[in-house]
Amino acid sequence: MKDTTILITGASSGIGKATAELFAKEGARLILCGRRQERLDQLKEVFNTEVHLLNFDVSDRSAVFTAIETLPTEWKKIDILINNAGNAHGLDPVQNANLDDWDAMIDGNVKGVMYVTKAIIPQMVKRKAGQIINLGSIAGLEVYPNGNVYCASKFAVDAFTQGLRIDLNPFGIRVGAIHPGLVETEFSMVRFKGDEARSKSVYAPIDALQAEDVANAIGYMVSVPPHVTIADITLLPTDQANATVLNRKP
Ligand code: 8X3
Repeated sequence: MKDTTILITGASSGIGKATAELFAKEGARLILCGRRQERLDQLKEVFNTEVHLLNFDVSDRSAVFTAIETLPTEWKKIDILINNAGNAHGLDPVQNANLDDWDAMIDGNVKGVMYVTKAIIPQMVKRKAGQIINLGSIAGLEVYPNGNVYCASKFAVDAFTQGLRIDLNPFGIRVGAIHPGLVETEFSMVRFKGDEARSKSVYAPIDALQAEDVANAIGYMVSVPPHVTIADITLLPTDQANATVLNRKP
Protein backbone atom coordinates (compact mmCIF):
# COMPACT_ATOMS: atom_id res chain seq x y z
CA MET A 1 0.00 0.00 0.00
CA LYS A 2 3.08 2.21 -0.25
CA ASP A 3 1.60 4.74 -2.67
CA THR A 4 -1.90 4.65 -1.21
CA THR A 5 -3.05 7.61 0.86
CA ILE A 6 -5.75 6.91 3.42
CA LEU A 7 -7.59 9.55 5.45
CA ILE A 8 -9.13 8.31 8.69
CA THR A 9 -11.37 10.45 10.91
CA GLY A 10 -11.55 9.78 14.63
CA ALA A 11 -8.10 8.22 14.36
CA SER A 12 -6.96 8.92 17.91
CA SER A 13 -8.74 6.00 19.57
CA GLY A 14 -10.84 2.88 19.18
CA ILE A 15 -11.69 1.60 15.71
CA GLY A 16 -10.02 4.58 14.02
CA LYS A 17 -6.76 4.00 15.83
CA ALA A 18 -6.80 0.24 15.18
CA THR A 19 -7.47 0.91 11.50
CA ALA A 20 -4.61 3.40 11.38
CA GLU A 21 -2.31 0.81 13.01
CA LEU A 22 -3.33 -1.84 10.47
CA PHE A 23 -2.65 0.39 7.46
CA ALA A 24 0.54 1.80 8.99
CA LYS A 25 1.88 -1.76 9.13
CA GLU A 26 1.03 -2.13 5.43
CA GLY A 27 3.04 1.01 4.65
CA ALA A 28 0.14 3.24 3.53
CA ARG A 29 0.50 7.02 3.70
CA LEU A 30 -1.88 8.17 6.42
CA ILE A 31 -3.79 11.36 7.09
CA LEU A 32 -4.96 10.97 10.65
CA CYS A 33 -7.74 13.28 11.80
CA GLY A 34 -8.97 13.86 15.31
CA ARG A 35 -9.65 16.34 18.05
CA ARG A 36 -6.98 15.14 20.47
CA GLN A 37 -3.66 16.43 19.16
CA GLU A 38 -1.46 14.66 21.76
CA ARG A 39 -2.93 11.28 20.89
CA LEU A 40 -2.39 11.92 17.18
CA ASP A 41 1.20 13.03 17.88
CA GLN A 42 1.84 9.77 19.74
CA LEU A 43 0.65 7.73 16.76
CA LYS A 44 2.79 9.68 14.33
CA GLU A 45 5.79 9.05 16.56
CA VAL A 46 5.41 5.25 16.60
CA PHE A 47 4.19 4.66 13.04
CA ASN A 48 6.85 3.58 10.61
CA THR A 49 5.13 5.22 7.66
CA GLU A 50 4.45 8.70 6.25
CA VAL A 51 1.85 10.44 8.41
CA HIS A 52 0.12 13.81 8.18
CA LEU A 53 -2.00 14.99 11.10
CA LEU A 54 -5.15 17.10 10.94
CA ASN A 55 -6.71 18.42 14.09
CA PHE A 56 -10.35 19.40 13.56
CA ASP A 57 -13.88 18.57 14.64
CA VAL A 58 -15.85 16.83 11.85
CA SER A 59 -19.02 18.64 12.91
CA ASP A 60 -17.42 22.06 12.34
CA ARG A 61 -18.27 22.70 8.70
CA SER A 62 -15.75 25.45 7.99
CA ALA A 63 -12.98 23.64 9.93
CA VAL A 64 -13.55 20.53 7.78
CA PHE A 65 -13.34 22.37 4.46
CA THR A 66 -10.38 24.51 5.57
CA ALA A 67 -8.46 21.44 6.77
CA ILE A 68 -8.96 19.58 3.48
CA GLU A 69 -8.44 22.61 1.21
CA THR A 70 -5.19 23.56 2.92
CA LEU A 71 -3.61 20.10 2.76
CA PRO A 72 -0.06 20.29 1.40
CA THR A 73 0.09 19.39 -2.31
CA GLU A 74 1.69 16.01 -1.67
CA TRP A 75 -1.28 15.04 0.54
CA LYS A 76 -4.10 16.28 -1.70
CA LYS A 77 -4.62 13.01 -3.56
CA ILE A 78 -6.61 10.85 -1.14
CA ASP A 79 -7.24 7.30 -2.35
CA ILE A 80 -9.32 6.01 0.54
CA LEU A 81 -11.54 7.86 2.99
CA ILE A 82 -12.60 6.12 6.18
CA ASN A 83 -15.37 8.06 7.87
CA ASN A 84 -14.95 6.63 11.34
CA ALA A 85 -15.54 9.59 13.69
CA GLY A 86 -18.78 9.35 15.62
CA ASN A 87 -20.14 8.77 19.07
CA ALA A 88 -23.22 7.97 21.13
CA HIS A 89 -24.31 10.45 23.79
CA GLY A 90 -26.82 9.15 26.30
CA LEU A 91 -29.20 6.19 26.19
CA ASP A 92 -32.50 7.67 27.25
CA PRO A 93 -36.12 7.53 26.16
CA VAL A 94 -37.04 10.42 23.85
CA GLN A 95 -39.16 12.08 26.55
CA ASN A 96 -36.20 12.28 28.96
CA ALA A 97 -33.37 12.87 26.51
CA ASN A 98 -30.97 15.77 26.57
CA LEU A 99 -31.13 17.97 23.47
CA ASP A 100 -27.39 18.64 23.57
CA ASP A 101 -26.83 14.88 23.28
CA TRP A 102 -29.06 14.82 20.21
CA ASP A 103 -27.23 17.74 18.62
CA ALA A 104 -23.85 16.13 19.28
CA MET A 105 -24.93 12.87 17.60
CA ILE A 106 -26.58 14.49 14.58
CA ASP A 107 -23.73 16.97 14.15
CA GLY A 108 -20.92 14.43 14.53
CA ASN A 109 -22.33 11.18 13.18
CA VAL A 110 -24.41 12.59 10.34
CA LYS A 111 -23.21 16.05 9.33
CA GLY A 112 -19.60 15.11 10.09
CA VAL A 113 -19.64 12.19 7.65
CA MET A 114 -21.34 14.36 5.03
CA TYR A 115 -18.98 17.35 5.37
CA VAL A 116 -15.79 15.27 5.26
CA THR A 117 -17.07 13.29 2.28
CA LYS A 118 -18.12 16.42 0.40
CA ALA A 119 -14.73 18.02 1.04
CA ILE A 120 -12.79 15.00 -0.23
CA ILE A 121 -14.74 13.69 -3.21
CA PRO A 122 -13.90 16.39 -5.81
CA GLN A 123 -10.40 14.97 -6.36
CA MET A 124 -11.79 11.41 -6.47
CA VAL A 125 -14.41 12.41 -9.06
CA LYS A 126 -11.73 14.16 -11.11
CA ARG A 127 -9.44 11.12 -11.04
CA LYS A 128 -12.34 8.65 -11.42
CA ALA A 129 -10.89 6.58 -8.61
CA GLY A 130 -11.17 6.19 -4.88
CA GLN A 131 -12.91 4.35 -2.08
CA ILE A 132 -15.08 5.54 0.79
CA ILE A 133 -15.91 3.42 3.82
CA ASN A 134 -18.42 4.73 6.35
CA LEU A 135 -18.74 3.45 9.90
CA GLY A 136 -22.37 2.53 10.34
CA SER A 137 -23.61 0.34 13.16
CA ILE A 138 -26.05 -2.45 13.93
CA ALA A 139 -27.91 0.59 15.34
CA GLY A 140 -28.24 1.82 11.75
CA LEU A 141 -29.99 -1.38 10.72
CA GLU A 142 -32.22 -1.98 13.76
CA VAL A 143 -33.69 0.36 16.37
CA TYR A 144 -33.31 -0.70 20.00
CA PRO A 145 -34.94 0.69 23.16
CA ASN A 146 -33.61 4.17 24.07
CA GLY A 147 -31.42 4.13 20.95
CA ASN A 148 -33.77 6.61 19.18
CA VAL A 149 -31.53 9.44 17.97
CA TYR A 150 -28.28 7.44 17.95
CA CYS A 151 -30.07 4.86 15.78
CA ALA A 152 -31.49 7.66 13.61
CA SER A 153 -27.97 9.03 13.10
CA LYS A 154 -26.66 5.62 12.02
CA PHE A 155 -29.71 4.98 9.78
CA ALA A 156 -28.78 8.31 8.17
CA VAL A 157 -25.20 7.08 7.64
CA ASP A 158 -26.61 4.00 5.91
CA ALA A 159 -28.91 6.09 3.66
CA PHE A 160 -26.11 8.53 2.86
CA THR A 161 -23.79 5.63 2.00
CA GLN A 162 -26.36 4.18 -0.39
CA GLY A 163 -26.97 7.57 -2.00
CA LEU A 164 -23.27 8.20 -2.34
CA ARG A 165 -22.75 4.83 -4.03
CA ILE A 166 -25.43 5.73 -6.59
CA ASP A 167 -24.14 9.25 -7.26
CA LEU A 168 -20.50 8.21 -7.52
CA ASN A 169 -21.25 5.14 -9.64
CA PRO A 170 -20.35 6.85 -12.95
CA PHE A 171 -16.89 7.62 -11.58
CA GLY A 172 -15.81 4.13 -10.52
CA ILE A 173 -15.54 5.18 -6.86
CA ARG A 174 -16.17 2.35 -4.42
CA VAL A 175 -18.53 3.12 -1.54
CA GLY A 176 -19.38 0.83 1.34
CA ALA A 177 -20.30 0.73 5.00
CA ILE A 178 -19.41 -1.45 7.91
CA HIS A 179 -21.99 -2.05 10.62
CA PRO A 180 -20.46 -3.34 13.86
CA GLY A 181 -22.36 -4.62 16.86
CA LEU A 182 -20.83 -4.32 20.32
CA VAL A 183 -17.18 -3.25 20.10
CA GLU A 184 -15.24 -2.85 23.33
CA THR A 185 -13.83 0.69 23.04
CA GLU A 186 -14.34 4.06 24.76
CA PHE A 187 -17.75 4.13 23.02
CA SER A 188 -19.79 3.33 26.14
CA MET A 189 -17.67 5.57 28.39
CA VAL A 190 -18.62 8.45 26.09
CA ARG A 191 -22.25 7.33 25.84
CA PHE A 192 -22.54 7.09 29.63
CA LYS A 193 -20.48 10.23 30.28
CA GLY A 194 -17.61 8.52 32.08
CA ASP A 195 -19.69 6.05 34.15
CA GLU A 196 -17.17 3.21 34.18
CA ALA A 197 -19.37 0.63 35.90
CA ARG A 198 -22.24 1.16 33.47
CA SER A 199 -19.84 1.12 30.56
CA LYS A 200 -18.22 -2.15 31.66
CA SER A 201 -21.62 -3.75 32.13
CA VAL A 202 -22.28 -3.36 28.39
CA TYR A 203 -19.38 -5.59 27.34
CA ALA A 204 -18.82 -7.85 30.36
CA PRO A 205 -21.65 -10.33 29.69
CA ILE A 206 -20.26 -11.30 26.28
CA ASP A 207 -17.05 -11.67 24.30
CA ALA A 208 -17.40 -8.33 22.53
CA LEU A 209 -15.69 -7.37 19.29
CA GLN A 210 -12.37 -5.59 19.66
CA ALA A 211 -11.40 -2.54 17.61
CA GLU A 212 -8.89 -4.73 15.71
CA ASP A 213 -11.71 -7.02 14.53
CA VAL A 214 -13.40 -4.07 12.83
CA ALA A 215 -10.08 -2.81 11.46
CA ASN A 216 -9.43 -6.22 9.90
CA ALA A 217 -12.83 -6.15 8.18
CA ILE A 218 -12.06 -2.66 6.85
CA GLY A 219 -8.74 -4.06 5.64
CA TYR A 220 -10.69 -6.71 3.73
CA MET A 221 -12.99 -4.10 2.12
CA VAL A 222 -9.91 -2.28 0.87
CA SER A 223 -8.02 -5.40 -0.23
CA VAL A 224 -10.50 -6.83 -2.74
CA PRO A 225 -9.73 -6.27 -6.46
CA PRO A 226 -10.79 -2.91 -7.93
CA HIS A 227 -13.76 -4.41 -9.77
CA VAL A 228 -15.26 -5.59 -6.44
CA THR A 229 -17.18 -3.38 -4.00
CA ILE A 230 -18.04 -4.66 -0.57
CA ALA A 231 -21.21 -2.60 -0.14
CA ASP A 232 -21.91 -3.65 3.46
CA ILE A 233 -20.43 -5.73 6.21
CA THR A 234 -22.42 -6.40 9.38
CA LEU A 235 -19.93 -7.54 11.99
CA LEU A 236 -21.24 -8.99 15.24
CA PRO A 237 -19.66 -10.71 18.19
CA THR A 238 -20.61 -14.39 18.06
CA ASP A 239 -22.40 -13.75 21.36
CA GLN A 240 -24.66 -11.16 19.69
CA ALA A 241 -27.50 -12.22 17.35
CA ASN A 242 -28.86 -8.75 16.57
CA ALA A 243 -29.19 -5.34 18.23
CA THR A 244 -30.92 -6.75 21.30
CA VAL A 245 -30.30 -10.50 21.56
CA LEU A 246 -27.16 -11.47 23.45
CA ASN A 247 -25.88 -14.82 24.61
CA ARG A 248 -24.89 -13.64 28.07
CA LYS A 249 -22.26 -15.48 30.05
CA PRO A 250 -23.65 -17.04 33.22
C1 8X3 B 1 -22.47 0.70 18.46
C2 8X3 B 1 -23.22 -0.55 18.64
O1 8X3 B 1 -25.26 -1.66 19.67
O2 8X3 B 1 -24.10 -0.05 21.05
O3 8X3 B 1 -22.83 1.42 17.34
O4 8X3 B 1 -25.43 0.68 19.21
S1 8X3 B 1 -24.56 -0.37 19.69
